[in-house]
Amino acid sequence: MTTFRGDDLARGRRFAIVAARFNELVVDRLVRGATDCFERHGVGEADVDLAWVPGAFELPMVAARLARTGGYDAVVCLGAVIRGETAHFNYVAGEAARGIRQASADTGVPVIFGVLTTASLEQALDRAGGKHGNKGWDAAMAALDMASLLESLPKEEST
Ligand code: INI
Repeated sequence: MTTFRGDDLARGRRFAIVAARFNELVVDRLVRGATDCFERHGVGEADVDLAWVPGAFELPMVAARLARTGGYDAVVCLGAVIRGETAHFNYVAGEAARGIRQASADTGVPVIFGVLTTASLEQALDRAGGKHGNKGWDAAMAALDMASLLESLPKEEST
């Protein structure tokens, strides 16, 4: 049996982070978590690019655009969608998730879903360096893992 499993060796890899400014207090902390994770795993500061978009709804478009450049091993999307009094939350969170999955499928580059979807600001802060860890760090770990896993898989047949 051949088992394929990614590791977190990162030297020489390049990553992009796309971060949503909406709920910036939270997202700033997610960005710090992600950049800390890359740095601690040996990714050079110059090998991480960061793009800010207005809100989580805009994450997929910019993530796909960056992925298509071929210059990144993975793209990490970070945002915080916090439930308000209307159904807006569902559309923003749903489209962000769907679009991020699509960006990955369309480009073949791992596009990581690091978007918090919470009922309150408190719940979001708990997951952005608070008592439930930092989902930005976790998203960067997923990026390292997927970059390494994809490198280890058998090559695709060219059509
Ligand atoms: N964007 C977020 O990232 N989080 C939210 O909680 C949010 N809410 O609740 O409205 C939000 N809305 C903005 C949206 O992402 C777009 O930027 C906007 O609709 C323009 O397209």
